Amino acid sequence: MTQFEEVSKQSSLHPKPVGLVLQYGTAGFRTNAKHLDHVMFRMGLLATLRSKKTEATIAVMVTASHNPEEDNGVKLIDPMGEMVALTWEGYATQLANAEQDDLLTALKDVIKKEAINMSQEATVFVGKDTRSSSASLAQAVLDGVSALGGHSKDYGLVTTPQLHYMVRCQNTQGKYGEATVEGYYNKLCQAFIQLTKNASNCTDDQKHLSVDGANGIGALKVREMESHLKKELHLSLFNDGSEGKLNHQCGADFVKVQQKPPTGMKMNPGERCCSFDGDADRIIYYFTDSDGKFHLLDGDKIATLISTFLKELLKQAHLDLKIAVVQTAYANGSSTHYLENTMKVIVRCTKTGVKHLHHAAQDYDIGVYFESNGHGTVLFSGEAEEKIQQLAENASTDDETKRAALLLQNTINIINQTVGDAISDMLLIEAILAIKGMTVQQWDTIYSDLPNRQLKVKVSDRRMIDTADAERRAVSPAGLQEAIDTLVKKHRQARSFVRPSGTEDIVRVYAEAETQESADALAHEVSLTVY
Ligand code: NG1
Ligand code: ZN
Repeated sequence: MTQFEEVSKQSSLHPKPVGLVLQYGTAGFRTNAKHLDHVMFRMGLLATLRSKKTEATIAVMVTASHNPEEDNGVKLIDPMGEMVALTWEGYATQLANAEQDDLLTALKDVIKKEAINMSQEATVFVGKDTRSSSASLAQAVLDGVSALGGHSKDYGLVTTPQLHYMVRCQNTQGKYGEATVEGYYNKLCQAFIQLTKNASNCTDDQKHLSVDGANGIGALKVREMESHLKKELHLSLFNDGSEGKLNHQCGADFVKVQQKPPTGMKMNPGERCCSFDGDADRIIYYFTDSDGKFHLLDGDKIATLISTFLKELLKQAHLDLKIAVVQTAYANGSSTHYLENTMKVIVRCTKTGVKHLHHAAQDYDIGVYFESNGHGTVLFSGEAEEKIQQLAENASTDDETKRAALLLQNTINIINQTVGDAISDMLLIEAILAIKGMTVQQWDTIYSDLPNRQLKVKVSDRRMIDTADAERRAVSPAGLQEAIDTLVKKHRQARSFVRPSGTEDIVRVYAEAETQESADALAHEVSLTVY
């Protein structure tokens, strides 16, 4: 049987519902799990082609991140662990939407356009989250890979960033680390122990953190990792999946959007807490104070903490490296103001979705990127890594410079540079707080967030809205932006924008203003303009 006959035969076991149209969105395909079997099979095919084209290992992750348990999704991971290239997102959409009889034509079209050598070997890594639908959907991906004669490795239950990490390790012949979950824990935890070993300002009390695992994969993985931390960090795990439902009233997205603690978590005043999302690529910190007031430390505050730490180390190491922070339109205005005017770092704003932030961060020696929702990481250029390494290894470096260089080196090792990673970010934040002897309250007071509100609006066709200027302005439908501008003028220190979500069938409205009442009112008023 020829390759294509095999694809045809296998694909009939993963039939596409006639007329169903899906789009490769902000983070891959995402919808109710019952519509995804054919998409998974076809992404197995596409990943195999991508592997042949790049002559490298590619990965496919089955997850719908922060979406409800009933949903699922899939995304492709490129050779260095980054999101798949944009043109291939287009192929993904074409392949997913081809009716059953047109699948081979769509497949051959990609092969032709990309001039793929079909005799080239292909390897695809596959991972999945804890959703009840994930096992059979991951099997559909594996079926797709084997139908095109590709090799696959099934990593089973892993966080999204763990799978990104595996791909990078594999394609750099182990230079980035060992392509196993155990290798991942070893690298990150060793770096954590190295970073904190001389943190004399850190008391035992401060070595404690409460973690909300969103009843998802992150909870499982924190448990697996714990012994590698050698008691240098004590983690109390809540929402570990034993009782609650995935992302339901818990997790990073819930805490960020609702601006309140997750259910199922025991919180004592002043205690440091964090929440992961459903596939553990986002992290949010928070605490309640002695008056019971809730304080949220989101991705913007995390970016500020990390970039301050890095900037101080660069100064101590006398290293002249260009550092920038990349944000999106959702970044709180106070954070942007603080970064630009007090810290005096370069700030860039990109469209929503880590692929955009990641790309922009690559323009600098050190690029710190975070979405406000806690999705982010730090990228170091090859040259920056080399300079740091030379300094750390040079025998004639003075003590203070050497200390800073070693801290920078271990910071590089603790970070998952492929994509935002809740576990890696958590370890880095905990290390920074320990080294600086900083409490979560002190971290919180670096700047005060402008009150803000996010709303979701259900519309008949969200694609009616088109945006420009990193999504800060609506260019269609006509008159929408003018209406928003008029509303914004009625409030002090106000800003608002709308954009269609790339992961849910809704339009998102964001507003910030001088007071919470004002931000709430503005968000509500703007939401009425998009109906
Ligand atoms: P959409 O649904 O396109 O807004 C959401 C998040 C993104 C990103 C993706 C992927 C917000 C406002 N949007 O995208 O930042 O994380 O999900 O998970 O939080
Ligand atoms: Zn996620």
